Amino acid sequence: MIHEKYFDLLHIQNELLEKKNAKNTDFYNGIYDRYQNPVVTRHHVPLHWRFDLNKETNPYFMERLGVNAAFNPGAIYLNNKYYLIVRMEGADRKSIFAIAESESGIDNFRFIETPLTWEDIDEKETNIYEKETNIYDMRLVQHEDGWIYGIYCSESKDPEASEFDTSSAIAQAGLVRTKDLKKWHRLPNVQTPSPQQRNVVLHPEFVDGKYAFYTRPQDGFISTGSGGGIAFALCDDVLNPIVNHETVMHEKRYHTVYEVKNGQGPAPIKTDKGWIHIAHGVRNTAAGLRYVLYTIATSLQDPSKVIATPGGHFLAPYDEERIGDVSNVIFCNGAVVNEKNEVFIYYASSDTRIHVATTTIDKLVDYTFNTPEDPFRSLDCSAQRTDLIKKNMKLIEAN
Ligand code: M1P
Repeated sequence: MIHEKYFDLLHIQNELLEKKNAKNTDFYNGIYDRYQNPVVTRHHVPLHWRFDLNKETNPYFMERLGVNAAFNPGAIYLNNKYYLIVRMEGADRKSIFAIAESESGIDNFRFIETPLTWEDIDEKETNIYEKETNIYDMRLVQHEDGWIYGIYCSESKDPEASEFDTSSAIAQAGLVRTKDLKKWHRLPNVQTPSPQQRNVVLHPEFVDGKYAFYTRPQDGFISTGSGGGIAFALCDDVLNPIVNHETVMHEKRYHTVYEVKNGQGPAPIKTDKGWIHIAHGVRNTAAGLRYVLYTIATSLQDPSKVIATPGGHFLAPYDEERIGDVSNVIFCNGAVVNEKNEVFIYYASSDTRIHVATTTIDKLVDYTFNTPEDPFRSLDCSAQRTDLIKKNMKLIEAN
């Protein structure tokens, strides 16, 4: 028999799932629109994924498998629907992937099917600590070869860590592919020359007849050390994905929003003027790391060649987005374009919940190519702003 509390909670949850979202009119920058409500939170996760509904085995109607957060989704627009592959973090800290679907892309996301699973190819049977422990941050890419690929961070305990070090980890790029978002095929991890990898993304087209990856070489699990920067790498065979050379195409740089590290977000968006990349940049503060989004453009002829670098952040934590499990973080690994050239940027705030920002291809191109570059020095920034003020003053006076 189903516990009666289930029906009370279901009613409350349905109100949340059916709630319409609207643009946040308090916010304006002309570049994109923010929305009043997050699009997915842990409260969107179906009750029967969290509670044992049976009154006999769960008389107090306790949440048996709690969900801590729903964030960092991969995204895809398929058959007129918006799909998010959500990083659903359980109360046990482990992340799993789950699909949420919406007709509008801005509201009414509902989790469908059951959490994703695929063949466990980890052959290290002896020691549980050497096996893949955690999986997160999938980038979904519809490749021109006909498959939809998912690349995610596959994390395991560092086998070299001392007996007393119970937190050092190794991050690698896990790879799966599907045709229908239902049946997933696990491929080998992407092997690169770097000891650690996160934020690995597949380019949607062949480059010189090869698969192309954006990588983020790094020495440590958190710190990129001598690595860092968004790198570009080619690979002959996606079924045996070995990358021999990574060339950094967009470096971390002193006193910028990507001073400590950066990483490719979703797969780049193709436009007439170039590939637009949404990336995250990280700097350190007295309150810890601050993650923001920025954009760059690369050449259509050579996607490893950066051709536009607007200065500063594109999207940063705003109001309550600043607060969460890992505060002051905006992270994006999913964006889609629909047939009207509207762009839906799915971003998570503070490793806790998912929001959307909407814009258009035209606006994204205008922003990326016409935002002044970072002059890198305060006095030059002062001159840059004074130049804008003087031009505007002339216009104001003439009117
Ligand atoms: O906590 C902020 C983010 O930290 C990591 O990102 P990066 O690899 O760039 O440091 C990831 O763990 C990401 O999931 C997380 O949102």
